[in-house]
Amino acid sequence: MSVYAVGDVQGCDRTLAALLWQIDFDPARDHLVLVGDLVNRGPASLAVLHRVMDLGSAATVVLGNHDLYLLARLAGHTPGKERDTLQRVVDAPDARAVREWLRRRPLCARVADHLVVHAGLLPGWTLAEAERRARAVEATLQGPRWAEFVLSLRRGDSPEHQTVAAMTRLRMLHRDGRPEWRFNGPPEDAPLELVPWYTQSQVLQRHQIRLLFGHWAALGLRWLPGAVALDSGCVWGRELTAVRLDDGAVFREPLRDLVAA
Ligand SMILES: [Mn+2]
Repeated sequence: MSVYAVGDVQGCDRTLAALLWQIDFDPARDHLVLVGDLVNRGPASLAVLHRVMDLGSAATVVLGNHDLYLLARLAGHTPGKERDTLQRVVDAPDARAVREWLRRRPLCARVADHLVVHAGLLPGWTLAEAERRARAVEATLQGPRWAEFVLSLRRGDSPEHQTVAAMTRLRMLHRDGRPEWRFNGPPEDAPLELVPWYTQSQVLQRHQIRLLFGHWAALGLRWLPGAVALDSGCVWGRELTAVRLDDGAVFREPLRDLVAA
């Protein structure tokens, strides 16, 4: 049995299929960890969702910002956004089943001595605090007020909104610990007053658990002290990466999907 962690798929189903073939993934034997953002930007979000849903308990998936945006679309949000590749999911005959599956995914999850989260953790959060906050958000997403909550994500400022923002969108912090939401380049290019979240997290500093995260294509595949960054920019024309957690072996699949420029 092997556990593989894979970065942001973003609707690139042909690339995901090729990567799973490359690692000879067997759902009866292996486990797949996906760090979120299964959908959007790439051409085949629905196919990715079906592929991962079919894996059942052989896959652990945490929610990313694009997955939550899809949930908002499925809750009735109709934006005027151009280049939105999610319409086929919204129009799918099984859109309801996809929606019910998606809103039951966790915001963070423990797999094989790792904590999986799409984006990051705020500096003051202990491991227990991060998990307590994630469980509160998950209860809301799985409860009767889920639609109202996902439709309020970009404007709300409750502790639950702050948890979602950090766990699905965080990259950089100001030196006083406030999140910075705009900078998305490589950390080496950041203004001096900004620092990557993973240098400030007490969860990483205490070496309690290793983190797996994605969301940051400009960071790429990187081994960090206490964490592995897995978004290797597949949908941006680069590659999709799997890391075998047992021994750290890396498997790369170049983009095989046709992504609109
Ligand atoms: Mn993301």
